Amino acid sequence: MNRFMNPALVAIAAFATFGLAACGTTAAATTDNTTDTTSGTDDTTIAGDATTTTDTGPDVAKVACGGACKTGETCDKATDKCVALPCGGACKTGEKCDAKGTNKCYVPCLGACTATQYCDETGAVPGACKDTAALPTKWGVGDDGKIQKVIKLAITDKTKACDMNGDGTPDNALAGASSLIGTNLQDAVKKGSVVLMFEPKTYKTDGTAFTFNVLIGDVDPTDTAHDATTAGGKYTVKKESYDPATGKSLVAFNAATIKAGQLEAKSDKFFLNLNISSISLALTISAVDFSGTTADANSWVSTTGGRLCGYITETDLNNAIDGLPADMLAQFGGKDAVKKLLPTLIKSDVDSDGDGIKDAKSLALDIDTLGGIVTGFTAPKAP
Ligand SMILES: [Ca+2]
Ligand SMILES: [Ca+2]
Repeated sequence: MNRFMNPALVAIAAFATFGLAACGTTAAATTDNTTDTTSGTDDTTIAGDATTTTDTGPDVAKVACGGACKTGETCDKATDKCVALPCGGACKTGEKCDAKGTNKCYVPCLGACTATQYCDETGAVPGACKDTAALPTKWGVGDDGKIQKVIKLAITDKTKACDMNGDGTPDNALAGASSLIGTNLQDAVKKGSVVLMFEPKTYKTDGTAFTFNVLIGDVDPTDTAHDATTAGGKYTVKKESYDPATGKSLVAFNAATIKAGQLEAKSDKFFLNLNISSISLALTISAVDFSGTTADANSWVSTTGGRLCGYITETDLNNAIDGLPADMLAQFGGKDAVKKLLPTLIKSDVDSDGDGIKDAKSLALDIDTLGGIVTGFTAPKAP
């Protein structure tokens, strides 16, 4: 419920490359090194190494659990050891794993919540149905309904990305897949299957901080005059944009500033939800930084040259894969196989928690916006 946008970014990249990977091969024992700083023979004993206790190869970067775990196991970052997969592997669609309790799959709130309730899972499994908080009925500055609709969504050229790991060079782990994914992203925007909106609550161009929410939605079915990449289109907001417990938008840029037309904004997270082909992957981007050139001085009319930088942690990426229906990845060997293969396809280049192990994949997106109008909430789908 708290992860609403999903791009098949990574999945698509993985699948495209999957066809080229040989089946049935076993990864070589990974050499790793936690203490040596020089190259050469490394005979340091490695705690928690999944495959070997003594390295004999040259120094390489520290790798979680000493490399990929065996089938049916996953890397426990806390102990740096391979452990059995929670709940014995993937749960069925609509189920979750009670990893900390029974180690069994369960249905949140036993599926008993009504349309005006949500399942609060902060307490004991399987959670409790609670009334959804009041959601907004008006949007935009002074309730004028005006939002900024994302009309361009593409993977940023690596040379123009942000430096996400502090080594002085730009990082975009997903840039290598841009020729494949970038077109899909923009197609989804153009067709209206991905509707992303920035909703300012105030708008300041003198450097004063202001807030804008990030909303997901749909093209208003009554608006046939615009396509989803032109100004003045009408859109509806998905209720999934909001935290049902608080009624506040799940993603917001809280201290955005505009100086001489240049927008700078940060958010701790950003959700990206795309449906490409038959795959729907809900990704969480962390440590998000958004910048761009805005017009005009009185109201937010457009954003050009917009760039959103952040990273996707391996944990969030695995969670996104776990959120797919059980049979979705069957043709690629199942979810566990995909999770094992992904690190070899898209290398982690950011250490998100400072423990010396790179555990996240940098990402930069080109995002431009034009004005649009919110007309209300997206109507529930007919059963
Ligand atoms: Ca860098
Ligand atoms: Ca780390």
